[in-house]
Amino acid sequence: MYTADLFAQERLGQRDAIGPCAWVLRGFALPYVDELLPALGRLEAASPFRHMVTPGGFTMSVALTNCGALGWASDRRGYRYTSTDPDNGQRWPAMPGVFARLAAEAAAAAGFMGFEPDACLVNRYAPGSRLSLHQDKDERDYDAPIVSVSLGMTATFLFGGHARSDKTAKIPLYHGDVAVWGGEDRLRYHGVLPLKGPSHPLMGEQRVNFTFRKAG
Ligand code: MD3
Ligand code: FE
Repeated sequence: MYTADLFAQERLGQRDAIGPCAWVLRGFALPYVDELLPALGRLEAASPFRHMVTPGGFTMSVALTNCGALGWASDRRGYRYTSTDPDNGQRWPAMPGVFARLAAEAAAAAGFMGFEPDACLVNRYAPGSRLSLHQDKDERDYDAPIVSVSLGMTATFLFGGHARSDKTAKIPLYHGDVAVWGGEDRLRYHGVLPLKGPSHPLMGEQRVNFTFRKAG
C-alpha cells in the first residue's frame, strides 16, 4: 500500500472536534464515493460548473454549481439563493438521493437528527483556487447545521472566530472527510487556502466540495 493510503487508513473513523459545535468526520464519505461521482456527472450535465462574479466585480477562482430546491448564486447585484440556474433558466437539478442520505447520516453522526437540506452548493477547486475568509449568512435558518463533504485533492481549511480579524486555525481536509457544524459555530469566519499539492489518484488535479444547507 502507498504511504498516503496508510495515513488515510489511520484517520478513518476519527471524529475531530474543531469547535464546541463543529466536527470533522474523517473518511465518513468514502463508502458513498462510488455513488456520488456518477450522480455528480449527471448534475454537471444539466447545470455545468461556472465561475460566478462577486458584487465587488471579481470572478471567483472556485467554479460552482448547485442541486436541490435552492442554489447559491452571485452576481454584481449580490449573493442570494435562487430556485433556477441563472445560466439556463431551468430549476436546479433535484438533490440526488445519495447526496441527501450522506448529508443526513453525517449530521446524525454529529448529533443533529433529522437534517433535511434544501440546498447543495458544489464547489470545484483547481490548483490555485481559493475561498477568502467569509461567514455563511445568506440562509434563513441558522438553527440547522451545515454539512460539507470533501473529495479529491487535500485542502487547507481556515477556521476563524466571530470577527474577521480573529486568529484562524488551519485544518487539512482530505478526500472523503465530512465537516459538520452548527450552534455557536454556525457563523464563524472560514475559508480555504489556495489549492496546491499532489494530484488525487481518483479525482486528478481538483478538489470538489459539497455544502449542504437548509437555506429556505
Ligand atoms: C464553517 N465552502 O461554500 S465548507 C462555502 O470547502 C464554503 O468549499 C468551503 O465555505 C469549501 O461557503 C468550506 C467547510 C467548512 C467546514 C467546517 C466549518 C466550513 C465551516 C465549520 C464552521 C464554519
Ligand atoms: Fe462558507
